[in-house]
Amino acid sequence: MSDLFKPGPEQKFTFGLWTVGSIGRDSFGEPVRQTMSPVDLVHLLAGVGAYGVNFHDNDLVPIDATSAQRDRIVSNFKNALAETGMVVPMATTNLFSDASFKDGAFTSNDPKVRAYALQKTLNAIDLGVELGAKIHVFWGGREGTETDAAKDPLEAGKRTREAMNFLCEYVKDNGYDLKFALEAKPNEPRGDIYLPTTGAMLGFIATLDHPEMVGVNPEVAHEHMAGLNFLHAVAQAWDAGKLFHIDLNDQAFGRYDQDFRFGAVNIKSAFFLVKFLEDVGYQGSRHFDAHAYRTEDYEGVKSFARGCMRTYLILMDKAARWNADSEIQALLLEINADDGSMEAFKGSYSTAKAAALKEQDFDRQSMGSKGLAYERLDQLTVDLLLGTR
Ligand code: GCO
Ligand code: MN
Ligand code: MN
Repeated sequence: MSDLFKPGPEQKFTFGLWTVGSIGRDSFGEPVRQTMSPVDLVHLLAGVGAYGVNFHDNDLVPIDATSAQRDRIVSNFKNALAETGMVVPMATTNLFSDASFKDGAFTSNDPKVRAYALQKTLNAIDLGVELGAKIHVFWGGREGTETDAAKDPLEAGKRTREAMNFLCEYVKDNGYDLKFALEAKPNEPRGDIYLPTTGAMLGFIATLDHPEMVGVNPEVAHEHMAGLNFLHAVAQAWDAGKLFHIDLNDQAFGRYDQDFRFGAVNIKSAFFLVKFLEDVGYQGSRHFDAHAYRTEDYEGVKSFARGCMRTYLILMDKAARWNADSEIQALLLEINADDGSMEAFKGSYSTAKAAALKEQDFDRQSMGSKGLAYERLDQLTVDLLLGTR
């Protein structure tokens, strides 16, 4: 593989322990790969050139570990990080695997489950912070319903808000340098999950006591499952100053949560996403929340991880070419041409401006009949992506 597409620390490419560590169990089949220890996974990731590793509390420390076991595991993990130079930018809490969370964690109807979920998150926050994490992700996999007879959606929203407010105060109380990133998903494993899209999360964040501490962690696959345009969700989050983290992977529309290698399905949407992140100067982790096909052994897992980063880097190069392409740029100038004749109507409102606008004649015929050349522009993009340009 050519050096041009060699990952470096500046891209902040990260993977979850649960991603390269996936043993390929699914609802229909048993594991196809041996479990690898967190320490070995750190070495695997360092070997393929990743920058960092993220984890759920129980990816690292089993849920029933004693505190002595916890301390030993954490110390071994720290040694592996030190040996490899890998960092932990993000941590998260597993609030979905244990049977106690079968009806949700923060939204469970059982106050004991809600309290346990809070306790588990406090410990996961401590663990993440101890290992250097600056972001804590919340993915409410079980926060939903199969039947709306079971849970009141207003109550569920209030419970989630109360939990997030409590956790923000905990972070402040402890003086942690930590922000939260909320990750939406429309369904799976629940029939329906609350706050199903990034847009819904953004609306919810504005209702919190400390909205400045909370942003989003949009995931390609999750917006695609909802049939939405991922780039548009990311752009809205960026515009709101809320793009704290991102989960990169791929997914065919209308399918189950596939979590495929980045760029494995929708090259064109992946391209516009990479171009956006690079154009705006996104500085957060580029986290791959995906896993290797179930057909793979650990060599295949390495190919998967290298492939995620390589595709990102290739698309970065394509984005730079797109921005430097004189024909594409000339078309863009044409598309966005402005003869200055509408200057008087731009900007903020005034009574005089509104009155003048009402008097203005518009040539609807010429506006409506002008061809926009988007076909040519799109084909130039396709040519560039396919390497014929
Ligand atoms: C999924 C989710 C998770 C979360 C992870 C971190 O669909 O399984 O994307 O992988 O990202 O739990 O919070
Ligand atoms: Mn996912
Ligand atoms: Mn995710």
